[in-house]
Amino acid sequence: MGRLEAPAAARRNIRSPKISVVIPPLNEADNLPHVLATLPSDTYELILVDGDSIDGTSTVARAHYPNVVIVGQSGRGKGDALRAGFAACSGDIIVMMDADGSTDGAEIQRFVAALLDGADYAKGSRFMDGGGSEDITFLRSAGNRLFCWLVNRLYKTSYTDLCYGYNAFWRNALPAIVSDCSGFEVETVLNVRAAKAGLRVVEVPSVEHPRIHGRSNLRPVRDGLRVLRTILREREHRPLSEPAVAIDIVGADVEVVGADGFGGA
Ligand SMILES: Nc1nc2c(ncn2[C@@H]2O[C@H](COP(=O)(O)OP(=O)(O)OP(=O)(O)O)[C@@H](O)[C@H]2O)c(=O)[nH]1
Ligand SMILES: [Mg+2]
Repeated sequence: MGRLEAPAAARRNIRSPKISVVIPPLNEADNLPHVLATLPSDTYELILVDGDSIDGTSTVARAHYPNVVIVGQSGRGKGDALRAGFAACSGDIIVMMDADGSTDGAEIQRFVAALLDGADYAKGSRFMDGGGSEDITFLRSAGNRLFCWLVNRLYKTSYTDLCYGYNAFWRNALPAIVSDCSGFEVETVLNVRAAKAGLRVVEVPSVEHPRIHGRSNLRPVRDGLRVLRTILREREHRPLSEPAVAIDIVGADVEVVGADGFGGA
């Protein structure tokens, strides 16, 4: 019932989708050469949303990726940056990843494979078989687990990870999930809205590497509270369609949960 009107069949006819990669860097000039070198050679477009960096981030990006499209952001924060980046995409598939070296462009093919296999939204997970994190602290891991549990309870999902910046989706799913938030709660908004809109969400194992240079922009307590408020507030946000959740886990036991409580495809 009520799945987002997603022309999944039409999408499956796309054998070679155009892949847009969106990267939001804030003062990541030292990390970008490494990150950009990991992007697949068949990337259709790279959208970089420079958050008023003062370390030459855009110059470094142009030097290492001459075709890069650099866009600005009107506000502040990662959520604000991603919204601007998504709006600038013209490919069939949008991949979002970080600029600090944590996310490896070589994994993009896993996300694309899941989308070509029928998913609307391929969600990176560090906490399923094949995934991992060399970066997450005890506090952040505990918070992520707690918030993930809460989302699964409230939105009848089976997510194994919540606050992770590596995800991909068909561009025509964007209206259902696009967030209006500004900060690090952005992944929570995307993940919750994907479930509420009845998108077919598939988790994809991903390994998070340590940030290479520089310091994190995330403040665990401040941003944890923002994530919590987001989870609760999203209950009031009206989805584009009724929820009919289908969660598959790639590389693990398949689990499908319908919004009515019955299993189904
Ligand atoms: N454009 C833009 N990018 C941002 C902003 N805030 C964070 N980012 C980027 O968002 C990505 C994730 O931010 P990080 O600071 O690495 O946060 P994190 O991954 O939770 O923290 P670490 O694990 O310590 O790296 C990085 O690419 C940042 O540069 C912002 O305000 N604007
Ligand atoms: Mg990081």
